[in-house]
Amino acid sequence: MSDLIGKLNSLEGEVLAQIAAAKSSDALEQIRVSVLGKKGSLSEVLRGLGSVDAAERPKIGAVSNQVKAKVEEALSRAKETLGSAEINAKIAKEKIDITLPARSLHLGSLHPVTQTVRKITHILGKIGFDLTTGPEIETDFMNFEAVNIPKDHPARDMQDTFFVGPGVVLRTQTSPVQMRAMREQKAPIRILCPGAVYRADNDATHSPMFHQIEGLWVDKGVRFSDLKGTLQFFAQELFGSDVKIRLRPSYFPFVEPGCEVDVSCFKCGGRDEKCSICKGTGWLEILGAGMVHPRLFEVAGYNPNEVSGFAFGLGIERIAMLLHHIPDLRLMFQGDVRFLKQFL
Ligand code: FA5
Repeated sequence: MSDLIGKLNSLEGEVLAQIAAAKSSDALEQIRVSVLGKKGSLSEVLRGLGSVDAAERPKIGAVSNQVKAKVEEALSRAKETLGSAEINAKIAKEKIDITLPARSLHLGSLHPVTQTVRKITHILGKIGFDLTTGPEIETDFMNFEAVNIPKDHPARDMQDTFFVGPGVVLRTQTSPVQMRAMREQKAPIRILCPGAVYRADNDATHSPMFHQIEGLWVDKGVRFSDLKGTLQFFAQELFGSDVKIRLRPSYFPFVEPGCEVDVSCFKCGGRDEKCSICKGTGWLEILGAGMVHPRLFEVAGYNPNEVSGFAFGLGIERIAMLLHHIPDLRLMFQGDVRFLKQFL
């Protein structure tokens, strides 16, 4: 009996000394397992209990419980002390330097195409143009035939088309919205339709997806001079009050007569032969326009003898490129923040 009790007492002394010397929670855990674990030294000592008199066993059991309780208590005290020392050391090591300046947040901004659409619709809104929209997936009929481009008409070659199904195309222009508007409402009509259009084109000034704005004004007695006055107002509001416009005869199947419209170079006024914008010509083409072809009025159910009107269509990226001196249209669709953040 005294042998086992002696062993228990010396185990207690040894373990308490180990606990006092332990330097980390991990070391304490190792001690706990090596003493109190299933195969630990306390169980090892108690294995000798079988050869002890039955009368002696409760006494040894009581001493063993005392040793266990003392070891547990010493472990938990040491754990508390070491644990908080470890936490303090960690906090000191990982201290956050709150005096460091914060990383600046990047504010998003409207895309140059959106900004340009807003600018244009704001300007034309001042003289009564209302916004409207039309589908980007359009019937061949609305995109071409209804606006006077029959099948096999050579004008179809001017716009390389993406066909998405029999008789269905990605619209190549916003002009079908003219027809949709006239079919939906009676004159007077004064609408603007911005939106994406698609053509199989790809180079520095042409993209497979780009944006146009269509304008349409139909009423009794609308004349070519109204078109010219509207475009003059528009160009001066957009590029500056000094700019002039120039109308050159041109062909678009849905207008007659038709024209292309140039603005005088707002950068050099035609005085710089090396001007990066007008290349020394003094003029910049900005849109196509003309008087609505009588055939469109017939298709829409209007009487061409009663109403007249004008329409115009412009490429938004082209206007954005001119306004911001952007050299390559494709930059607008690459999502590069270094480019985009210049348009805050
Ligand atoms: C038309 O699309 C006519 N619907 C415009 C119109 C409307 C004329 C009403 C008369 C009356 P055009 O194919 O020229 O016209 O295109 C108009 C503008 O779109 C061009 O001046 C150009 O700025 C732009 N554009 C054409 N193709 C591309 C392209 N692939 N990428 C970017 N912009 C383009």
